[in-house]
Amino acid sequence: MDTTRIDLKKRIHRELEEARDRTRLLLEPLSEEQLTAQHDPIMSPLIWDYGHIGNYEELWLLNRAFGRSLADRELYDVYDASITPRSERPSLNMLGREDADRYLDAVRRAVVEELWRADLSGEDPLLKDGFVYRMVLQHEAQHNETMLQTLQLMKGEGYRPERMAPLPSGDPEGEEMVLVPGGAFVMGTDDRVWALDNERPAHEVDLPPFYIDRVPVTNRAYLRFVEDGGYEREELWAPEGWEWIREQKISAPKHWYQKEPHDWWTVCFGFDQPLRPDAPVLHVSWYEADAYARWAGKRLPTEAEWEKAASWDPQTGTKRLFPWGDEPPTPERANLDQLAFRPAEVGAYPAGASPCGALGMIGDVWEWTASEFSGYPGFESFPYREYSEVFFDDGYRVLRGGSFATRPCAIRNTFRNWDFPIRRQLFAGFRCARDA
Ligand code: AVJ
Ligand code: FE
Repeated sequence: MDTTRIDLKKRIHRELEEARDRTRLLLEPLSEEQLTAQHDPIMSPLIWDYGHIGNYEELWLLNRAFGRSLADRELYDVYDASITPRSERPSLNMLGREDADRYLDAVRRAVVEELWRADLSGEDPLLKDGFVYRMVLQHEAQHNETMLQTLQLMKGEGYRPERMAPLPSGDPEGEEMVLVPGGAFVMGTDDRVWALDNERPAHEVDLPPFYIDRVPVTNRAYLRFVEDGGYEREELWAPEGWEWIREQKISAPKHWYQKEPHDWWTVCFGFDQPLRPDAPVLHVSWYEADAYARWAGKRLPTEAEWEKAASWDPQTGTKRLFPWGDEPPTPERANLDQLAFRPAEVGAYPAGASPCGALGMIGDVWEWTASEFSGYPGFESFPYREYSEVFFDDGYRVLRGGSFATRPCAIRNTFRNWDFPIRRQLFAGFRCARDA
């Protein structure tokens, strides 16, 4: 076996162990009750996410890759996301905390055994260059973010993390727009190591010139929209959005409330905090982002515009993996990796600027785009339709860029997330665009 493959296997082993350490760190402070309760009908009980992480690892890194199984059919069904919708998961016969600990450990032992024997240099596209290991790694990271969404919805005494990371302060100057010159760029990727199926294939897209906000829309800016009667003006809203905010009596982002008129507070993982004017707005739906953009005389960027602004270097005619280049994220470049537990103020990461000068495109808050989630021309689902394809052309909107709650291995310029336009549990904000 050639030595680079041994290094790759050691690296994969380290990455898998580190992912598990994080999952357990997040769950550590929680009581039995907090683990098993359903905190919101659109979320699973946290203990389901935990068992599902282990079962997904078994499914892909033992069963599909090597034909091995530890669990029985019944357990596979309990943790199959496509069998039971989130709202019904509390009734499932899930493993309790200690049984789940043991199950995840047993799966991991067998996975590592197989890893040392695996052929990562052959033609099997699942194993080639470690693709399926990175898919499973990103799956655990994605569920970590889902778990944080659940923790943000948890009622009661609030979530006290085991560890927290500090944030740099922002530079609220520079809320103007930056120009992205017209012309063709390469959207998506042909990468088969880290990229997931919906990011492929790479294809050329020609765009007219446009302007995009240098930084995400701040709480200060969004508050002007709220206090200008933005939620009472039908003409600003998409018709279904207007109907929905009337029905649900929505008049501000989720987790916002007023102590006195004009004295706005937010609830952050169960703790009350004054609204931070220079931080990006968080917990808005696509409909709210769309209405704000109309109020501001702008619009949401399309997915292609977002990706071009984040990745395309017109000087060299090349595409960057991250806004700042191809080097991995660091705490100087972006607010990722969960432990800050909140977005930084805008402008806090000058070292993370994209070629056009946009800031904060990776990290802090997911950014809604105008686009519906669909397959790129020539899309082929791999390795399973239920990751992306079953969600195409069904009214989901695309979000880009990841949030403070996203782990670095699960974000890059080409990464695509999606949700319904009414959803507000995501760590999502937005920035606006307009035609040049
Ligand atoms: C890509 C975040 C929309 O959570 O529904 C997790 C990721 N897929 N398990 C989701 C996912 C299977 C997915 N998102
Ligand atoms: Fe999953």
